[in-house]
Amino acid sequence: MAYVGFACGILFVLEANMKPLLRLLPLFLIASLAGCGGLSIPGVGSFVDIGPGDVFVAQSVTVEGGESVTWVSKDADSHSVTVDTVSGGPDSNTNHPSGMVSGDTYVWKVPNAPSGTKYYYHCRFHGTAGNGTSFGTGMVGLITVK
Ligand SMILES: [Cu+2]
Repeated sequence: MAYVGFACGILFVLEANMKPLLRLLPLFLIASLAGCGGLSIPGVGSFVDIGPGDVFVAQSVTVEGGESVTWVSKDADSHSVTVDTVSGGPDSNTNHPSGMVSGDTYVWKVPNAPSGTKYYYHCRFHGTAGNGTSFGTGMVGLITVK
């Protein structure tokens, strides 16, 4: 008896004779991928796609303080991850001063800030900064501390 499932691009197979620990793995993956937009695995952090197009996917991600967020560019155009107003927020310009292109990644460790702290950010090529409590315009995103 086998159970086959498909969740958010990951194919998994459950068999009755699997070792108990292996049987838990797909359930863990499903739980981790719940929502699919903001993939989050404890100790690994979250991932945000840049593109395709002028968009951050997922636009809003909630992350534990101390974990990391990794932006992965999937678009040929140059993009950036630029915090709007809060100091200590994400800023890809330090690693990619002329912008991130397809295949580039930027990792930002989320500070151990109070729960609910929001880091609004934008792409400096395709968006504008908000006032710190709301989105700017165009290509924008948000990281919230859980
Ligand atoms: Cu952009």
